[in-house]
Amino acid sequence: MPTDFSHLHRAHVTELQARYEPIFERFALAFVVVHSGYLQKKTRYDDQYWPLRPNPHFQHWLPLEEADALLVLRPGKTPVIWRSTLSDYWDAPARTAPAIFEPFEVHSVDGPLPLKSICDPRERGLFLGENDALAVALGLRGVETEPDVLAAIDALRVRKTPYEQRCLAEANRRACLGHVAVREQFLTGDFSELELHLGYLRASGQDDAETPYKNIVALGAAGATLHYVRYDHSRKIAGVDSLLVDAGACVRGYCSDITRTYVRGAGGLPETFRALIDGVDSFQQTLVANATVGRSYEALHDEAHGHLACLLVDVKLFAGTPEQAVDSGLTRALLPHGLGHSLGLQCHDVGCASLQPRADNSFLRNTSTIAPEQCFTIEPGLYFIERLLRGFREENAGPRAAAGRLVDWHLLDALTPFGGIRIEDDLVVQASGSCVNLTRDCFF
Ligand SMILES: [Mn+2]
Repeated sequence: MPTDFSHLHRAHVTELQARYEPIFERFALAFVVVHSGYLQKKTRYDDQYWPLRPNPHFQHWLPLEEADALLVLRPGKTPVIWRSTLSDYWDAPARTAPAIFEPFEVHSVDGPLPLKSICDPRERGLFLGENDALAVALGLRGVETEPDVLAAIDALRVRKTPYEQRCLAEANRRACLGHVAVREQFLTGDFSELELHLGYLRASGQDDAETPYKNIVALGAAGATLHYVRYDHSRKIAGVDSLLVDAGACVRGYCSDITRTYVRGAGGLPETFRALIDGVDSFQQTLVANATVGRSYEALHDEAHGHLACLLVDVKLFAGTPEQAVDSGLTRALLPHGLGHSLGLQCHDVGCASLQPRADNSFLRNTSTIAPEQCFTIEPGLYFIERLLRGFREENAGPRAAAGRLVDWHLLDALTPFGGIRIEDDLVVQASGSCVNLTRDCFF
């Protein structure tokens, strides 16, 4: 598919200018200076730096991965970029396509930036970035000192423009190349977690530091560790085995975030685990279909627990009613994370979690009402985590004990070495209100 980003990018910048105008007016701001990011030391005891993580508020305007550039936004004016082109012989400059600068007035300076000419601190302006020393040098306060301004700027990132939707779709396409390659490796080879991780990077064309988050590549029981990134170098895929892969890709700063779970081998247990994978996959697609404009995302999260409860009854892990599995908290012990989150320049993007979730949904990162141009994930799961199940197994009285007596612990213990299941797709709601599944569109 051709990637005509520059036309879309120009329209995107025009749209952002229009979205910033009411903020300038509401908060009586003359300007905002957005910092591109800076290199941060790994520790104070050596001279190693982390790879640059650009400021997402800067990347919202242009995909420039360069430290210490400044973007000056003013009402009614073309946005201005200040870059220092002073290079040294230690580092190479960022690779950039010239087209990304077209919508801006660019000042390239062969030396340190002339901070005194960039803004006048007697006007009311704010600094949007992490380098506090630079804010002081510019004579500006950080936007964090005015939380209402920051919340208003965060809110501009909820509705994705056609340019952003294009980047998110491309990030899905790239990630799917990796996922398909890892699925093939898992089903046919005898690789370690590290080899699967490297296979994903190779097929999706990324270095480890370029991925939106550290890949989760978990064989067997490790799938129950929700953020497992401690790849085993020696343990190889065994005859009967399971794999959970949660991995994405970045395009112009925009992330994809995709999870798949697979099982290998024949016989009773792998067949039961396969039925669970198929069950989660099936109700995940039902949830995707039910993610409609006007629906509360938290209601969709609650719906996921109802589906999971029915699956537990279907596979005979639970002999009570689905309602009992939900009301006793059993489904929340088996699915202890939120159904998903807003997605964009951050894997857990800003702007959709301004309301607190209910206490029993404490980990839910999206509490918005589904609306056109939002992008979010749908990622139900099922995990065998002993410390969360212990109460159901060991208590003598109360709703957990009552539900625990209806759990087939023999079957649950036998399935525990398979770890867990998560199926995650990225969705974008189009301006028309119809929902597009960016992930399934390019999985093959
Ligand atoms: Mn996710």
